Amino acid sequence: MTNLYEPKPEHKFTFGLWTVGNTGSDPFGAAVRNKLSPVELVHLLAEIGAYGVNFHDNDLIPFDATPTERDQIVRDFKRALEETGLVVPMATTNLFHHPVFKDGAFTANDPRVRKFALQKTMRAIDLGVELGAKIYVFWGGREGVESDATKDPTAGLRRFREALNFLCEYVLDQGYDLKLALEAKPNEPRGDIYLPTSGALLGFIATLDHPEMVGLNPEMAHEHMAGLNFLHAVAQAWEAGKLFHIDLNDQNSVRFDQDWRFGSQSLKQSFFLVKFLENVEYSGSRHFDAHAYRTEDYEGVKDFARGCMRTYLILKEKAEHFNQDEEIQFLLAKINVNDPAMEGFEGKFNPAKAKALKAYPFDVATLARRGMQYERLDQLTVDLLLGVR
Ligand code: GLT
Ligand code: MN
Ligand code: MN
Repeated sequence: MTNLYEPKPEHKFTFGLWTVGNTGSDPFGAAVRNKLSPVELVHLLAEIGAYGVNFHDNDLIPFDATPTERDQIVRDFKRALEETGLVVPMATTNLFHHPVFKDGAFTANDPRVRKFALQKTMRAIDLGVELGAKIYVFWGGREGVESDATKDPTAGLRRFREALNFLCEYVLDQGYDLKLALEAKPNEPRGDIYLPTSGALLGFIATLDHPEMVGLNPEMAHEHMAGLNFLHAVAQAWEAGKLFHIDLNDQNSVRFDQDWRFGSQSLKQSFFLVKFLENVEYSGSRHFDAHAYRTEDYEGVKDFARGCMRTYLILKEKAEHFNQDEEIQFLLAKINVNDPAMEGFEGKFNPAKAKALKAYPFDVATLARRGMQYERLDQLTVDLLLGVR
């Protein structure tokens, strides 16, 4: 491996404790790797060159830990962070694993479950902030239904809104420097999850009391599960000033949530995504929400994590090539050619402009015949990605 693809802190590569700590259990089989402690995982991440580590409350503190146990775990974890220089940019709440959340957390039909979810989240926010988190993720894995006989979908939305409004006020009241990032997923573990795509979440955020505090954490595999174009979701979030965080991984088409190594499957989509993030100078974490194949031991887990970062950096280099490639840039300039006659019609409406545009004699036949050379441009991109350019 050349040095060029060596991860550095400025790349802001982060992993969750649950990602490199994934033991490989799935609905059909038991764990294949022994469980490592949070401290061991921090050292593993430091060894492979990650910048940061993120966690759910219960990745760090077991659900039934006593306050004394909690304090000891936090002390040990802080020491591991100091020893390694790793930071905690993001934290989140586990609102999906415990049986109490079988019908959802903030959207559960039982008000006691909804309030317990709020209590758990406030405590988890305190923990995240104590360890340095500036972004707090909400992935509502259980916020949904198997049957619409069971829940009024507008009640689901109202309850989720009420919870987020409450938590924004909590953050403000505590004086925390923390932003909230919502993560969409269309299904799994629920039959249908509310607000299933990043686009749906963007519409929802506008209805909150503090929309300025709430943005998105789009995940590549989740958008692909819905058969959507992840780059377009990310671009819309970015354009709206809402790309607070990002979950990078990969997926074999519209299957279950595979959470594979970044770039392992959809190289071309991953390339356009990295090119976008680098071109717009996205400055947040590049978080890999993925895990190693079930076939791997911990050496394989390190191969997995190194691979995520290496592929990102290779694609970043390819993006620079794309931006500098004369033939590609020439084609792009030609495609986007402007006609001075159109300039007067650009921008906002005014009655005179509308009148002139209605009367303008377009040469529709010539426009329709124009070849766009997209085949050539795409093949140049493929050549570049395959390393023959
Ligand atoms: C869970 C899920 C992820 C979320 C994590 C944050 S937990 O692993 O599959 O997509 O980002 O809650
Ligand atoms: Mn996922
Ligand atoms: Mn995720």
